[in-house]
Amino acid sequence: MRKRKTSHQPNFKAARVVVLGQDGVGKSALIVRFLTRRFITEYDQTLESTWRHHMEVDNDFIYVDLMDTAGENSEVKLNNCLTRGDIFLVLYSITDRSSFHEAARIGRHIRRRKTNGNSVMIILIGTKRDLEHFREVDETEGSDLSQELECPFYEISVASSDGYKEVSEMLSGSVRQYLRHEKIGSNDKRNQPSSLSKMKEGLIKKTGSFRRKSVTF
Ligand SMILES: Nc1nc2c(ncn2[C@@H]2O[C@H](COP(=O)(O)OP(=O)(O)O)[C@@H](O)[C@H]2O)c(=O)[nH]1
Ligand SMILES: [Mg+2]
Repeated sequence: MRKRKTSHQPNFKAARVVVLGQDGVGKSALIVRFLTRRFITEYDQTLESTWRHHMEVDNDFIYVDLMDTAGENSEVKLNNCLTRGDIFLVLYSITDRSSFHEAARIGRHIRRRKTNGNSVMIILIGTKRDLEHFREVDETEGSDLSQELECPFYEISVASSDGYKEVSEMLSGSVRQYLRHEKIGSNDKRNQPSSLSKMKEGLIKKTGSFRRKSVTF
């Protein structure tokens, strides 16, 4: 039997990013900023969805599946997310101390459940840095927590004029770092087109031109 030529096939890889954190910290805002470059102020709070995005990292063509979450972060839900992610963005708002406690709980849960044998990457993100007047969580507290969780830490503002740059650099840097430590085979079933990349009605309404812009992912 003749062998199928594979030499001209692109080197497909995938990274699954799960975005977690208390409601209102800016998970959907961050994802929409990354996908559309736009900052949109209102979303359906209950929206949970996965979005597929393509990017090139170190000459590799990467599928990035971004999973937005919403609602209570019960242990059952977190364990379910753990089976679906490689990179976990754990968000809190610098203006809301309770969201920081929630991020700590989520981060510790991920660390406990995912061991070295099962590689996982956590990124701790303090959001809404533009709202300095309302700050409730010091930068050093975020930094201390990131040391405990042994993960990178960023404070960002999705709303600021540099929001897109901040979010995309943080995400592409994280994906690059993850891929350097992981060999994800092109036969991995995760590389199959996602049935979840379909947009939900609420987000289409809020983003207007989002559907047209979304043709690449
Ligand atoms: N000022 C400011 N507001 C933000 C930022 N990120 C998100 N928000 C706002 O915070 C609110 C909650 O954001 P959302 O993405 O719905 O939070 P989610 O529940 O975590 O998905 C919305 O009104 C956003 O516009 C930010 O970086 N700065
Ligand atoms: Mg949301």
